[in-house]
Amino acid sequence: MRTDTAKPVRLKDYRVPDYLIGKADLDVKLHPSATRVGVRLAIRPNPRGCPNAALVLDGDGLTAKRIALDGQVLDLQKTAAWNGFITPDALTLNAPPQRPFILEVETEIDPSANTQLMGLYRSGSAYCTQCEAEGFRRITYFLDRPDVLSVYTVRLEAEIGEAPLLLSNGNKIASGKIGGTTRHFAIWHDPYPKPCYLFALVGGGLGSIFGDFTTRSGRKVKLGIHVEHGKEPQAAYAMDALKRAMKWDERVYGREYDLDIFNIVAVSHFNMGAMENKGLNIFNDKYVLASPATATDTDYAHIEAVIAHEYFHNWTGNRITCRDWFQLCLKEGLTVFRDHAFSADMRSAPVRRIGDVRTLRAQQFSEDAGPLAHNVRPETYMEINNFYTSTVYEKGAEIIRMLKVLIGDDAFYKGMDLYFARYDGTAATIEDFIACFADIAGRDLTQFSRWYSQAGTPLLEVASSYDADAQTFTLDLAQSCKPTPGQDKKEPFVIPIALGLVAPGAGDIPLRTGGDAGASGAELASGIIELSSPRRRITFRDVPCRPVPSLLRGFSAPVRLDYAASEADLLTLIAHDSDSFNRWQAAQTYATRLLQRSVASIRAGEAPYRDKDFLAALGTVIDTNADPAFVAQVIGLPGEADIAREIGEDVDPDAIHRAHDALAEDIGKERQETLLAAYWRLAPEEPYSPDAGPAGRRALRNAALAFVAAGDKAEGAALAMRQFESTSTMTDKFAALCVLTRITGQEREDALQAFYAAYENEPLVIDKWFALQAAIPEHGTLARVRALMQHKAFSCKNPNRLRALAGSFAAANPTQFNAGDGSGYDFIAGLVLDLDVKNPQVAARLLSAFKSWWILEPQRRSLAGAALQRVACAASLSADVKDIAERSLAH
Ligand code: 0A1
Ligand code: ZN
Repeated sequence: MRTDTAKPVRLKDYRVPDYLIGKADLDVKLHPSATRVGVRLAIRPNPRGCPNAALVLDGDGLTAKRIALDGQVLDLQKTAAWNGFITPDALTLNAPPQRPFILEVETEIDPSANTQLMGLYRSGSAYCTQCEAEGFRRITYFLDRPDVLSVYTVRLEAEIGEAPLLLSNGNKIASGKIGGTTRHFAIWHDPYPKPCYLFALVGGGLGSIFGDFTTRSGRKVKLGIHVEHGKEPQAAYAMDALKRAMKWDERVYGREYDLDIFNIVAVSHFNMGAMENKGLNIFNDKYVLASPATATDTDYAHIEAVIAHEYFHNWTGNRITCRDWFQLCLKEGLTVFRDHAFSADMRSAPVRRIGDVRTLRAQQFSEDAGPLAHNVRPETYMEINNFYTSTVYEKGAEIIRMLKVLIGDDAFYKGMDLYFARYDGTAATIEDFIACFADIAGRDLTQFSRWYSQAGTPLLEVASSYDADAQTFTLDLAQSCKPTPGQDKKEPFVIPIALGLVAPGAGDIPLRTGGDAGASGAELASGIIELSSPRRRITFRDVPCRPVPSLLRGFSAPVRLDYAASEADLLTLIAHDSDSFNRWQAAQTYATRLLQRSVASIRAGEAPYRDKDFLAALGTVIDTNADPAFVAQVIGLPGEADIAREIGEDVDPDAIHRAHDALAEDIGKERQETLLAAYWRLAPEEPYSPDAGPAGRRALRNAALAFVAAGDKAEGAALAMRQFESTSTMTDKFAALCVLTRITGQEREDALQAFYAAYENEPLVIDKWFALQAAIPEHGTLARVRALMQHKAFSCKNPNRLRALAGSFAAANPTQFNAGDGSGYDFIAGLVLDLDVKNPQVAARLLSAFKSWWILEPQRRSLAGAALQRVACAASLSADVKDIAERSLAH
């Protein structure tokens, strides 16, 4: 484990590599505890680098067994004789040849002892690798940086019985038995130069399904998905999603796949979601495996999105990679943007947009408002693993979306074509990327690029006034952004504001301006107003009646909006806005306002606030013929964490929880008839289909069930129990179990037992079982979680399981994680310390659950701070955990 001696890495210190590695030939003999890795590197001085520089190859915990330079074996005991140095973490040649040369290195590694799940490790009995960001150096010494691109040829050898399947990047060029032994080999060649973080190998006994895809230029591609034996049928949906993603990238971006084979391997032990290794994606199996009986509709949607995400990286990440890790958003933001667009095309675009914005606000806005806030393109880091954040990914995607809105679709796709043409086969920067769009659109994007270099969520304040005599409507727009760590003052952003003026009952009023407070013709035509200065006033003319402004349609910019719409205005928008996103937004704004008022009442010792108009509006929405998936979103209340973020200071999670419960109860009571009618109207259709239509019906039906139960426990429990017992579809079964777990009593325990017994052999379902219990908002939950850690199905070594139990407790149970006595904080802090020794990456992620600790009321804040201190002060922390603990405390 690399510990705390690390120094910060800074963008401004970037220098081109002094040496390049043109070819890397690997020879890997797999063994559970003593895998031999031989590499033969064709190295040459970089003409753009510093002549005569030392060559320092990165390592991480390596043991070299043999080194040879141009065929000459070097004595490992006498490093001075060849003017070099070897440690587990570096192999240095102080005076390497100043011409092309060959360096051969053999190392021995122990995949079974690799609990960090970085480098070569074992998941069950399979061998697999994870090299992003800096895992390749745990396999062999190398220039482990993304701007060193090499052509790889990989020979794998293993016992046939232990690893009948041998995979690596690229195309398979040879394979066979090794005569007179029980061993076999396979040789893989990847013709596309790539950085070592995209290297992968897999060995094991896996079950496979195969498919075919013919690219539009006629290349026949063999597709393989490899999963645990017996789970092959559960990979069918992933295969289907892969083919759709391949077709979509051809149709929308003109990008074809470029090898003869594309493999996906699903493993049960994985630190993140999935990895885009060239031609050999490795996945957390939760993003591959699905059947109607084991996966929910949400699981299916995630599989579709993650399969597409990793596939899309083939062009945005692999063919064009990042110059350095500061440019991570170059591949991640862009690829998330692409996978969002794909999912929107596959499903209902407005519903997807609402889902994406919910995620953005829940994760990225809270990160951006707290001590872990950072630029989408950071300028310094202690540990790169900690920068795989929602800021880099989700806000990174929002920036691309704004760019497209600002320059228009045509210029956007032309800019993308230019980017592919200019940078194919290279390692690029954000400046390179942005310049393509500036060139195509003929527009200076310098100010726009501040989205990459300034952290924090801008606040957009809007005020309006209507002059009935003059028939004018004036909007005053102002932007500001609070300081974030290391950035006290912010310069104005370029904020695209998609705008409409809604005339109650009569649709949108045409946008017309004139005079000083005008808008450009392009702005009026597109309905996109650009705010690039601190303030701007726009007066619209020919406005016959006071309109309701519909601001930030489609959530055109990742900002917080402060506009004092009246409740009547919000009701108008819920009913009449032509932009579905803003219909949903108006309902959210209304609910948020209500909940905030309720929290204040509860804290003042009064009853929760109630509002009949809102309940009536929700009832009307449920009764409409609108898409059920959309209706489910409109009636879905903002989460407790959303309310906490809106309140922003002196937060009392118990009061928020009570307010939330009270509103749900009110809706359930007041609208019981409508909800029950919807529940029965939307009865399930057979056979099950994961498509958006039927999934939306289930979403609304189950939302109705939850409200009914919130309003009337007995009625809800009876309905839920009937659904739980009669359905074999996981979406409906799990939704019913969620409802049952919120009602204390023996029925709940029996249902949980029955669920466990039915799915004992389905690990991904058992993860849900753990997660659900960890999220019960009751005093006894911490004890339950502690007891579940002793359960025979629990293991800290499996990141999915750990996230299911401890991760859900910390992230999805605000009242118990933030228990007033500090017990939740102590529990997570203790667990982080235990886990840090085994898997620092997962430990650090768990610790980031404290990211909003500073908004809590004083007592909880001091308890959370003390728990963070305890972590920060512990002896021999990993760089990962130390970094998160210290940044969290620095606020
Ligand atoms: N590039 C991957 C994310 C990823 C990053 C680090 C990992 O290390 C454990 C794994 C995956 C993606 O964006 O999908
Ligand atoms: Zn990615």
